[in-house]
Amino acid sequence: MAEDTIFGKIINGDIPAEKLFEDEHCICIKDISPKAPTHVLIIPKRPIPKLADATEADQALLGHLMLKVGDIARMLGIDDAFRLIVNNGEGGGQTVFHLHMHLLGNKEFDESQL
Ligand code: DGP
Repeated sequence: MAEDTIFGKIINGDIPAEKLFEDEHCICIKDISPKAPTHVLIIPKRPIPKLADATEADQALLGHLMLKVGDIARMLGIDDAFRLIVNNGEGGGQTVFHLHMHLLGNKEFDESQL
């Protein structure tokens, strides 16, 4: 599943990352530039550039990723208090064009930050 983004290189093992979880379909790594005391990225191995590019063929994969969020949040002890963010496109703040979810925790969240 080679492709050119930094996450593709991490998935392929070409560059290192602090990996917390991996299965057949996804990896979870620590964000290199954390915005909260706990900030990890959940990244599908299939290189979908952004969420809006996902198709029906990705339905099971997207469901898998959402279920992994709960598992990983439990593993990190933040399953009662986390925020999940997907930036989509440059206008949405996306900088790496390989779909990923930001899982943030151990920080105060309120609706004014949305
Ligand atoms: P986004 O703006 O949604 O595309 O988020 C990209 C995130 O990826 C950003 O929070 C920083 C993180 N990131 C970028 N390069 C690397 C890297 O080489 N390693 C790790 N672990 N995270 C990275």
